[in-house]
Amino acid sequence: GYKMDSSLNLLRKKAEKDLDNTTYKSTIVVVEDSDIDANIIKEVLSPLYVVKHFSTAEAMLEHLSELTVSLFLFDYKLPGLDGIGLCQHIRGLTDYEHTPIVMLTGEAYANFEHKFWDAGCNDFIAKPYSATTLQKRLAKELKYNALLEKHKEASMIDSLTQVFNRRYLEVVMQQLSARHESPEVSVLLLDIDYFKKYNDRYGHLAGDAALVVFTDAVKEALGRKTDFISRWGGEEFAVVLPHTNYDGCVLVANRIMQILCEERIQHEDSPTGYLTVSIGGVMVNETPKDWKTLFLAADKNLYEAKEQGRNQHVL
Ligand code: GH3
Ligand code: MG
Ligand code: MG
Ligand code: MG
Ligand code: MG
Repeated sequence: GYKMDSSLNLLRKKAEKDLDNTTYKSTIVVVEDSDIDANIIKEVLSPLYVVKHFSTAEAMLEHLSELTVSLFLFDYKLPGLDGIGLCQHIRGLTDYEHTPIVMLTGEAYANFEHKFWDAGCNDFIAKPYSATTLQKRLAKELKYNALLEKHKEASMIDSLTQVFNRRYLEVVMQQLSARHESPEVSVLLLDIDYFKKYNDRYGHLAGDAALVVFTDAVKEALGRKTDFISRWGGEEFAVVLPHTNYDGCVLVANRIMQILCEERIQHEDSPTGYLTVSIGGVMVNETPKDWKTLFLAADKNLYEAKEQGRNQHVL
């Protein structure tokens, strides 16, 4: 019979994640050398956020790898590296490119403020400030950043199957061909067999659900962290296997067909009675500069697999 387990599972996981987000408290990392000022900040922010306080930039940087930071709040005058230097340093770290940084200072000269902005901070608060303004400014930064993160994720993910979309695939392929760090790479193009007939018989919604079950099966077949699947378009998917030689490529293609076969997704208008896939693949010793040639070659093999009767791979 028809299996809905994995698509339901997927929806449940997503719901759990959404629930997590509502109860999740953001972490504010404060670097402030004055204990009096630090205590005021803690009093104002602790009811709303998890506050981690450090007295020097150096102490904070030493612990940065252990922290999950939602926002940085830096005093300007600090012993050692000052707030501006710290801000510049954080902006240079890829993990914190977009993390909001708010600067605090008691020395806001009109012709000096530009240095704070130029260092890459998101906002700037001069002392003395009110508790409300501190809370609201941070809340605003956190809100915009959460929105940015959400859109960033949405721009990479296919909304139906929750696998990477083609835009993301293009970014990764460009990186792979620019870095030359992957000595071997395999790509597979997957095209579901007789999928138009599937829609015609079972309806478009069932077709959508089948695509979710299908992508879950493919994900199960991928063994390595660096392997990934993306939606190429419609009922076609691209699988990229970095650091994978020909034998590995054959292994994964077989496993995809095997797991899909075990799913037993009923398709009465297919010769086998079940949903099957055709796969065209190529392996190269180095990702070419023009990575699209890889997919052209894979597409040729896919065409062969279809011509030879479907439900098979040509690699
Ligand atoms: P072949 O074995 O030659 O690949 O036959 P096919 O019917 O799978 O290929 P064809 O390219 O003729 O049709 C692809 C079908 O996939 C047509 C389209 O309606 C369906 N499809 C593409 N994207 C989606 C989707 O997001 N949801 C659903 N339900 N169907 C989709
Ligand atoms: Mg200070
Ligand atoms: Mg197709
Ligand atoms: Mg087709
Ligand atoms: Mg097809």
